[in-house]
Amino acid sequence: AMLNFERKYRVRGGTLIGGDLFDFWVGPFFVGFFGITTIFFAFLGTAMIMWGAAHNGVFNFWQINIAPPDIALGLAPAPMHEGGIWQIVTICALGAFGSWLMREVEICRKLGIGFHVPIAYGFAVFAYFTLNVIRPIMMGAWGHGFPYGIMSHLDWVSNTGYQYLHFHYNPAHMIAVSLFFTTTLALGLHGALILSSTNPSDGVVKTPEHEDTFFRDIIGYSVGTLGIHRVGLFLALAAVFWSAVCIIISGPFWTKGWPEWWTWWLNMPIWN
Ligand code: UQ2
Repeated sequence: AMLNFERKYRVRGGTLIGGDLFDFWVGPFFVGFFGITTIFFAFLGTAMIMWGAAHNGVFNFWQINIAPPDIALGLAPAPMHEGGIWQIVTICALGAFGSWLMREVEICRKLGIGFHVPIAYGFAVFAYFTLNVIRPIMMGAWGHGFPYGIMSHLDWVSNTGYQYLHFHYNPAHMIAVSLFFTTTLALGLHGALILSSTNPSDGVVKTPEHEDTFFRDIIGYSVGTLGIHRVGLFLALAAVFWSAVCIIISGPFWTKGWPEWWTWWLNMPIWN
């Protein structure tokens, strides 16, 4: 099934690397040089995880755990079954994420649209990079990265939180959580408003004027049909950005419990 305009846009060009060599589609999917490298890194990384799981004798999907090297090994390359697989999987992950990002850029160039999608995706990649590359390097050991496993990465998050006594006292964590909740509020408002006007009970589709009028009636302000998407994108990207901030300051810049950080407030001279 090809949309009418696709015949016009599915033409060569816009690639950043490889020229015309990989400039083709497989079914609905654009391939490109970065499509090939995405598949290469994703396949190799997944195979390494399966090899590591088999070596550990774990064949239950939920219990797979590919752990980073011991903290004592610092930033050195680790023996294969003592964190080496984790290091290779991390390289594969970054190779796959980076390739996927560049494939998005090539598709944007072909379509002549803005780069909003790859930039937004870049924030997610940046968050992963912060957790498993920047922070471990700043703390001097790959052992500070999170393990690859369904349950084990959740345990890591829990343990890392308790290491700082009560992570909800981390001010950047507070901002990030608030932004995540506000993102769901904005998307909830938006989705509800769109459905209410495009699928109303009387079956007669309403105009954007009705959408503006609803919010002007109820809160005296409408951010607009383009505006709500700008607000939503900003909130989502800010949530991811402050998540990266909240973990990068935990360890490299603050090693005590987060509740203690608030002594700056209790120690303010105005209380005397
Ligand atoms: C709006 C509008 C939309 C919307 C929504 C609003 C017609 C279809 C949801 C209302 C949103 C506002 C007032 C901003 C909310 C901000 C935060 C931080 C939650 O006005 O224009 O277009 O979908």
